[in-house]
Amino acid sequence: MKLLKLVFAFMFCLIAMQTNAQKRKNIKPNVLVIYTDDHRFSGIHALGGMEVKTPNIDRLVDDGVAFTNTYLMGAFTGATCIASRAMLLSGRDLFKLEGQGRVIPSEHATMGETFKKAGYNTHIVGKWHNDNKSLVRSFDSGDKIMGRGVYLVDHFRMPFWDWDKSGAFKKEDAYLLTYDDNGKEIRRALTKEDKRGPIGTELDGPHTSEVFARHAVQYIKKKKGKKPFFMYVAFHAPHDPRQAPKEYRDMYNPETTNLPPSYMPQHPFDNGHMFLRDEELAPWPRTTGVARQHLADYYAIISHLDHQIGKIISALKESGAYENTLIVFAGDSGLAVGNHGLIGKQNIYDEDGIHVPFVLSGNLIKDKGRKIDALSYIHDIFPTVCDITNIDTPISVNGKSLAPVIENETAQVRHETYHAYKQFQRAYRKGDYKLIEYVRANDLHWKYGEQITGSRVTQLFNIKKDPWETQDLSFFPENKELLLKMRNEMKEKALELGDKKENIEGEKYDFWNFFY
Ligand SMILES: [Ca+2]
Repeated sequence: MKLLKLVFAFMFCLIAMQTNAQKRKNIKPNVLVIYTDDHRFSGIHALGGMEVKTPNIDRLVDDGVAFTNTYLMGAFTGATCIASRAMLLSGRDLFKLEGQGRVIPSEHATMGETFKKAGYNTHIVGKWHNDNKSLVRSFDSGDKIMGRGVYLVDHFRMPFWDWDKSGAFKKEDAYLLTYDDNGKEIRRALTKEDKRGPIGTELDGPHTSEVFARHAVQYIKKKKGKKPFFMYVAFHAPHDPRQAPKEYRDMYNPETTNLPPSYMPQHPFDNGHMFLRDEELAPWPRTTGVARQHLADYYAIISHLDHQIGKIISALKESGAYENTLIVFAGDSGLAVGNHGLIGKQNIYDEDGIHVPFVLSGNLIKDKGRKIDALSYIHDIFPTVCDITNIDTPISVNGKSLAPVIENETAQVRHETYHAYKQFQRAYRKGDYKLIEYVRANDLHWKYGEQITGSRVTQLFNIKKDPWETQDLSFFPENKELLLKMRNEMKEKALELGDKKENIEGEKYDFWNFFY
C-alpha cells in the first residue's frame, strides 16, 4: 500500500512538472518593433563607429545580435517610406506589393494581423504610411497615429490621430499637442493659421519622438490581462526637418563634425531624380559648411531619438516585461546627408539610400553582442520574428527567415541583393562587389509633365574595401570580365524577381527599356 502511494505521488509530481513546463512554453514572448525613419546604418554609433551618440541603441546591440548587411530593396516613389513599410509589414519584396506599397491588400497578411491571430494584443504608436484598412486590421488598439493626410513638416507641431477602429481617420479629427502660456501641454484642433513648418521649437510643444515614446511607455505600464503584446512603435525621427531640443543640438558642433569619405559638393552626374523635396533641403553646391550643418542636425535628432528609445526600454525593465520581450529595432532607409553630393534617400548607394540598421535584442537572443554579416532585406524581418517567437509565417510572405543564421546553422540565406529606384537606377551586390546601373529615361513630372532625365552610367564598387562607395572601378580594363558577369547576373535576377512595369502598379516606365 505504501509503495502504491509512493508511485501515485511520483506520478502526480511528474504530471505537475509537465504542466508547468507546458505553461512556461505557452507563455509567448512579447514583441516590440521599433521602426525609425530615414535612419541609416552608420547613424548608430555601435554599428558605424561615427561620432553620433546612441548609447541606448548601442545597449540594444550589446544585448542582442546586429545584422550589418540589411537593405531596403528599393522604391518606385520618392517617398521610399511607403515601399519600405509595406515590405516590413507584409514580408514581401518590392515587386510583389500593391500600388507600389501604398496598399497592403487583405491577401497580404501583415505582421500585426499575424500576431493578433496568434493570440497577441497588438498595438501601434506613431507613423503609418500605408492604407487605413491594413492599419485597422493589424492592431487591436493604437495611440498618437501620424501620417493620415495632414502634415505640417514640423516635429514640434505634428498632427496626431487617436485610434479610430472604423479606419476613417478623418482630417478634422487630427489634433496638435502644444504648450499653453503656463507651459502645460494641451490638445487642440488644427486651424487654417497652422502653417507648414519647420518653424516649431521645444517651446511650442513636445517633439514627435517624445510623444511616441511616452505613449509606448504608457501602453507598457497600463497593459493588463494575460495576452502577450505586439507593439509597433514607428518613430518619425530622424526624418527631416532635422529638429531637436537645444541640449541635443549642443552635443554636436557643425564646424567640427566629420564628413564621411563619400562627401561631395555635387553629384557627378544626373541620376534621374536630382530635384525633389529631399534634395532641395540644401542649396547646390553642398559646401562642407552646409553638409556639416546637416550632419550635425541629423546626429542631434538621432541622439534625441535614442534617449526616447531608452525610456521605452526602461519601462519594459521596470514592468518586468523585459525578460520576456523580443526587441526588434530597424530603420526604413538610408539617407545621404551630403554623401555623393546628395541630401535625400532617392538613390541606391548603401548609406545614402538602402543600408539600414537591424537589431534583435533582449533575453530571447543567445550569444549576445554578435554582429552578423548575412545579406538580408527589410522584408526578411517579418519571417525572422515569426520563427524566433514560434509563430507560423503566413504563406503570403516571401522574405527569408534569418533564424538559421542566428542559430549558427548557416552563414547566409541569400547570396546576392538586388535594388531598384524608379526607372532610373538598378544595383546588384554579390561577394565583394556592387554594381549600379543608371539610365537616361522618360519620366512624368507632376508639375512639368513628360520629361527626360538621368544618365547612362555604370558604377562598380568593391563594397567590402570601400563601403562608402568612393571609387568607381568600372573603368579599369582588369574588371571588364567581372563587370559583364555582374551585369548578366543582374539581368537574370531582374527576370527572376519580375522587375517590369507590369508588376509595379501605376508605373509607366520600365528601366529595362532604357538599358543598353
Ligand atoms: Ca523613411
